Amino acid sequence: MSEIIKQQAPLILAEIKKAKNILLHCHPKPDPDSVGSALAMKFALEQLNKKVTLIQGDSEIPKAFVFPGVEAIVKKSYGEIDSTQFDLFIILDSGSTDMVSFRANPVFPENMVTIVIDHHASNKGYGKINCIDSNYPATAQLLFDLFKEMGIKLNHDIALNLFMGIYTDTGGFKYRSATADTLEVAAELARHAPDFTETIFTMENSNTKETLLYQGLALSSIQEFCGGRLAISAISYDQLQKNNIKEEDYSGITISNILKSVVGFDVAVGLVERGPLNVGVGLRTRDSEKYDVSKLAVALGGGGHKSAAGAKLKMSLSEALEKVVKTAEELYNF
Ligand SMILES: [Mn+2]
Repeated sequence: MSEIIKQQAPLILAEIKKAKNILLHCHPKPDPDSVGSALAMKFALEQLNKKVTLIQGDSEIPKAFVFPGVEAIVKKSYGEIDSTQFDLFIILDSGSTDMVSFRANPVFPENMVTIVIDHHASNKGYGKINCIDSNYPATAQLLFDLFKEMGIKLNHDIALNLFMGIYTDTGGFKYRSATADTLEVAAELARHAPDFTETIFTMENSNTKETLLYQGLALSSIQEFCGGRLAISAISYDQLQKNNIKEEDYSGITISNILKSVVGFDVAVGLVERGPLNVGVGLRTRDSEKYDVSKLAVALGGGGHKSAAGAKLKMSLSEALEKVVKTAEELYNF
């Protein structure tokens, strides 16, 4: 049990007990740690007889996330609700206020207490109460410990939501962040939710034909630079349109992650021209000590982690490709 949680749990519980109307949200482009943590928290608060509203935030929840309670998520962003109606906002898995909403700088009314619960190392703590511990591989695993401290009883729906958050944020228990503790927590959750494999199956096998087409097009466009150590795939807006590939077909696919699997592709870059002068850049590396891709991302105006980062470039696809190659060459001395 983390010291931070031991300290913060009583303070968090006190605020929850005081609150009459509690708000929860999912972060933009939500992943299962965001959605699963928010749903688990909603069930936990309802166990304490609290009135809770969970909004989807800026993005729609992917259809493949068939988690318990997902149908009750309100399809509104933070800017579309009257935040003055809520006296407590529990903000989960969101490293900065950008993750509350990208659309406008979110304003928190004075009567609304904010509690930030997160595992991102970059989180500076922008809530009244901050429960941030980057030793946890997932917000969902942090919540498992927090719920224990708060006396919340695990049930099937809480357990399955927490399980999906932990499973995904650890890459299916494959990332270095996964530990023996993670597996123990997962085992206890799985005992409450023995149907976890069905939810994983649906999440990982809900592709459209266009999803595969996108991967095919992207993977057949690979170009190598810097003696083969820098690999870049690029897909144009024109190709997306001609093949009827929509954002929801490719939003869950990270091409740079697939490129990274090739021995020798030390720095892997996926470029997608989402629209005119709007190029998404995905960055991955096999060796984050030698090639910290967060530095490349920052140089391109984005951000992220050492081994996984990204940026957005407001230029044409060919200009973006040139810029990435030039910036990487300067940065890494290939
Ligand atoms: Mn997370």
